[in-house]
Amino acid sequence: MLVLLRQGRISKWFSGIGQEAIAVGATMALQQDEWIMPLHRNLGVFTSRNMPLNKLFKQWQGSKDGYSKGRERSFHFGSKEHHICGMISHLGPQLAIADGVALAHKLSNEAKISLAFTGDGGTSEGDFHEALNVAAVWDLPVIFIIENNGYGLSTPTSEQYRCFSLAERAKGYGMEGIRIDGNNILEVYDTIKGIRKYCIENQKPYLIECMTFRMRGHEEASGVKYVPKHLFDLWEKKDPIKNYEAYLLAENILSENDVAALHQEYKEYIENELKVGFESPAMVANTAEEINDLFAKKTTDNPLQTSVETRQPSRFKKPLAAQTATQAAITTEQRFIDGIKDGLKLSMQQHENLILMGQDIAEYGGAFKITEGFVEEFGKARVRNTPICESAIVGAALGLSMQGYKAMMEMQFADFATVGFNQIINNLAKIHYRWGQNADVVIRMPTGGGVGAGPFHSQSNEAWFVHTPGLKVVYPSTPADAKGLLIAAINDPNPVLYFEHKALYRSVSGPVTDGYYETEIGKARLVQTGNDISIITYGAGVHWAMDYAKNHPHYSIYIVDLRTLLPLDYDAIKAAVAATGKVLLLHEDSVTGGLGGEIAAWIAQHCFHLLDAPIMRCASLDTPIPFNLELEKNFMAYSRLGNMVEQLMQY
Ligand SMILES: Cc1ncc(C[n+]2csc(CCOP(=O)(O)OP(=O)(O)O)c2C)c(N)n1
Repeated sequence: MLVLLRQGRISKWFSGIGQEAIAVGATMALQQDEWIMPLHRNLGVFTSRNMPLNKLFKQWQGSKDGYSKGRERSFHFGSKEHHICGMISHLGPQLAIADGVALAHKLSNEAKISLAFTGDGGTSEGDFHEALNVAAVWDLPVIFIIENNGYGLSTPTSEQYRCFSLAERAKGYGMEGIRIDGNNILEVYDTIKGIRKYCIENQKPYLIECMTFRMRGHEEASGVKYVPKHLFDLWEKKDPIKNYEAYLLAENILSENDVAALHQEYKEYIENELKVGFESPAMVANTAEEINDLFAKKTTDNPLQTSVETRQPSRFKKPLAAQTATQAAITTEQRFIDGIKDGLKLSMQQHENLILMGQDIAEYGGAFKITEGFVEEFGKARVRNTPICESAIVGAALGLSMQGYKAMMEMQFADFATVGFNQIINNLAKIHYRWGQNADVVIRMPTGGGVGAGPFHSQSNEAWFVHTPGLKVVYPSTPADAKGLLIAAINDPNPVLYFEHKALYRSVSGPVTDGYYETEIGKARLVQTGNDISIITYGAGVHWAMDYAKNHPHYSIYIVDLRTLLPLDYDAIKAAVAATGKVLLLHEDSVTGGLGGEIAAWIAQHCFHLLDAPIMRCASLDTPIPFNLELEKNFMAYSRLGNMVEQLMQY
């Protein structure tokens, strides 16, 4: 690897030289189908799972026939076949994914564990705390391994933490912990094998701190000037490979000749694999393929997912279309909140592998009472109260999906997505594109203002997510769509953010079709036709536009409810422009960087010939959303709606 790096034949590599015993020992102690969440120094995980070296070399060159079609660098890739979960650069988020996998094992009564790695530096991240806390509170069979190699890049452990040993932290989480010699492969292997058994039998997590040393720079270019030389001398004597070789010789398990033969055998093997590894054709970018691989297809070929679904009793396997046909005729008047509740409940009945997670969602029924009564019907295993650990719960949702489960997480308020942001943006959104693992996760986002709840319980943050390829974003405005879009989101094998406006929960009612049906993701709804101007909007904006139109019958207003914000329904947008030639984009989100700007740009580029007036935006002020009701009213887009319509009418 060092030679290849110097030749510029691999772009980046983080050496595990000196630490090999940990990755290899840990992998050997597990069963082949137990998920491992490795990090950047864990080449030994990949080789111990017998991944073909030539394909690994292709991966490191960014070749199309590597493990990520050239989309990922160094060790940031996974393989479903090998039960290896590809890391993201951010280190800590891997830990909570292991929680989710362990939860899946627990729910399925499988005698299996998951295992996640972290460095000593990574233990300072909030994700470390959240993952360990959730694993402890939920009694999950998961092993957390710290490779304590003395440094996080150039930062020594004395500047990283104050406790004597990181293993001591286990006590604070209410789990067992142990510190071992990470340079002795037999100690690593035996310890982990024993702990694996403990985790399965006792259904508990375990923290293992492996003491080791990084014999090279963080990566080659950064050097090792900051490391005192005597440490290299000391740890050179503890080299795990040399010492194991010496041990095998001393025990007469291998002879000098055997060692020489093994070296030769591996040298030839590596060189042959290298040759194949360099035979990849030059990369030719194919835009269609790039876009196509962003999302998993609905009829997923994920064998794990299929195997879990086949466990469902036949009463849950009733085909969707048949249900819709037989029940389409019956409609009931429901509030917005009832539509959500109904959609969720029917989805729980439809998918036995759907797990709900969120703060206070069990007996208490959730902050807005959407899951009231769910524990009684579906049990606490599937309706799970969570600690206040948003990041870990999003990560756990991903882990569940790796084992073929579906997960719905309720953010108590959309505002709190900020503390789960990294997992959503970097893990959920990118994982399918990066290495083909889908994230079958829905995050419900109670959003919006108008209720005097101040800057941290009222934000409109949908634009943050609309900007992230790999996510789908839906935002219903009617009870019927609230139900149908939630069902569709849960059926979709990809990550969907489901925005539900709190002010609509109990203020909006409408007819809702009984039974199980989907509202198609990506399709806007024509609310009403009109000839004077077109308002393109979503969420609460739909009701503002409808109210305005009702109160101003002398204006003929065409209204479109986008319903899905990512992907946008451009046909519906174009039809709205064509209908009147005058477009007002209306949303509760602040104006700068809001969705209106994106749609305006698209219209300008694609529908210029249809326009009779400048595209107008009516949105909220570019300030945080204030608490005082008068201030909030002034902040909100609707306070300027009349004015904007008048201006547009005058063109
Ligand atoms: C959230 C985040 N912050 C900073 C970095 C940059 N970074 C990459 S590896 C690293 C050091 C990690 O140290 P440690 O966890 O001890 O693992 P080691 O590299 O020693 O194996 C840093 C700071 C990062 N990748 N992610």
